[in-house]
Amino acid sequence: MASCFAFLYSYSLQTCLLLDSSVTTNPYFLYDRNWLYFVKSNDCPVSWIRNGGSSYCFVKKRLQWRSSKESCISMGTHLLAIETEVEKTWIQDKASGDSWWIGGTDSNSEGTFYWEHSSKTMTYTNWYSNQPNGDANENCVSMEGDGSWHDYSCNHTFYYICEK
Ligand SMILES: [Ca+2]
Ligand SMILES: [Ca+2]
Repeated sequence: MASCFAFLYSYSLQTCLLLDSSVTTNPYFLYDRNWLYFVKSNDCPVSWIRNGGSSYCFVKKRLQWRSSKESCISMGTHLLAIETEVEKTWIQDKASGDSWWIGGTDSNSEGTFYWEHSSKTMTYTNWYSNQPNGDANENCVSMEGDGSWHDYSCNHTFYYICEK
């Protein structure tokens, strides 16, 4: 059983799904006539939204920052890096009032925030007033519903946004 693999083909989507016997994360279930399949998802659970040369996946599942980062990596992507005002404005509009993890952190050097996937120090920022304020207790960056950024404990759980 452990080495069983199968594919499911969807005529309507014209796409293949790899079926995997080891279901560990985010399983969802498909019923196709006589078969119940466990499908291990390694792609955006909703749909990618394209904008300005990037694609974005808004994942409405609350995870800690590190798990969010690893989830994005498992999709071959990275936690969102917001690098321009234009990108911020577009994301803010799509974020619809919720709070989300983005890929900023200062865990390597307290007080110097950088984008995790590229290790580049942030140039554009959109901190809420008095943020960042958490010193060594808050090393991960969230985007609030109004688009502003806060440093938070990385162990807090938020929705998250992947970018590719
Ligand atoms: Ca910090
Ligand atoms: Ca803070």
